[in-house]
Amino acid sequence: MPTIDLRSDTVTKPTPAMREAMAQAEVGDDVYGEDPTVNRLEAMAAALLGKEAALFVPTGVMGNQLAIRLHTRPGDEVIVEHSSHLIRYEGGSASSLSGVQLCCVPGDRGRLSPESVEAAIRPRDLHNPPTTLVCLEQTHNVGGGSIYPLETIHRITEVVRAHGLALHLDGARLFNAVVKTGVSAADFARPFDTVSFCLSKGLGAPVGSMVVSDAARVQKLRRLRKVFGGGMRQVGILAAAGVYALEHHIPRLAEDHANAHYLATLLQDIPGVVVDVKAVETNMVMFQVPRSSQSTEALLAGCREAGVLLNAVGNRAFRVVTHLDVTREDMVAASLIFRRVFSALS
Ligand code: TLP
Repeated sequence: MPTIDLRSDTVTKPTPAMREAMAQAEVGDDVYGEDPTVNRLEAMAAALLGKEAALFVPTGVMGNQLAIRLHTRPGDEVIVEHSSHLIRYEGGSASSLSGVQLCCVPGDRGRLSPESVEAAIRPRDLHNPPTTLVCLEQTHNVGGGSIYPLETIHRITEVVRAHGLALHLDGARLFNAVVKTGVSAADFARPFDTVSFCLSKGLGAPVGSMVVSDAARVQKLRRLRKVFGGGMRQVGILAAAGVYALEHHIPRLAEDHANAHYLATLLQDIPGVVVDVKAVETNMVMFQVPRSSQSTEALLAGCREAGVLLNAVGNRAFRVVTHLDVTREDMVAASLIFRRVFSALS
């Protein structure tokens, strides 16, 4: 029986049609701005998000880190939610690459309130690090794929503007929020100075993220990308996968959301599993097995041996992520394995 891989939506393989588009891609040296497929992808991304320009970067981490470097100087402070990807999963890069300090503010399943952002802004005083940037995450990964409502974003933006700060969105899964809410990517992106989003998650490309902004900032980001070692050459082969993903894979994210919700309802019926079905907004399900006598590692190993891969996000706390390489039938098969492993070991 093939393994059902629910560790992340990063694990997808390019579809045959995407591979064909990659094989046929026209290429050129992108450091000279001469790769027609990259140029097309950047124009598409900018148009979709209603911004002037976009930059193709290898990873979501690089997109975020270029934005942080752009908006800050060493010694500045950046306000982030305390379980954000920037804090938990970027290897401390904001401090090592940009010399900034991160101010971690607790949120509600990853979402900050305007009041908490305002309270975290340092008064201008020679003792204090200058607060210069606020970063939000859409959808929120550790928040379980939770969506920032547009209204909350607007209220945070008012605070940010009143204090003359910059605003960046780690929109790794922005299109999951777009498909779920019906709010356009441009409406979500409008308040932000810079937005990064990933092609390599639910959109199914093997590699790549975009950073979008106004033309002047993208020019600076392009130089910084070279500084960070991200200037790529005949990279149209990869950009073609991104073009294909933007043209064909956005609406189908709704299937991933339906599968995640369905899996959560199946998990809910397993004795010993604690899951909040109402909290499943997009393509992630967070759940716990708190009473198990087995360690987190033993539970993961039990699932792996039975044919399901998933990730832990804490002590006996797990995340499963749906994506274009898993089906509704896989949800049923995974839930049967979860029932066997979690019930047997509890
Ligand atoms: N997230 C990955 C892991 O790094 C945890 C995952 O499996 O979910 N922002 C957010 C919100 C992300 O979830 C990720 C990747 C990134 C940025 C970084 O993207 P990459 O992996 O392309 O650098």
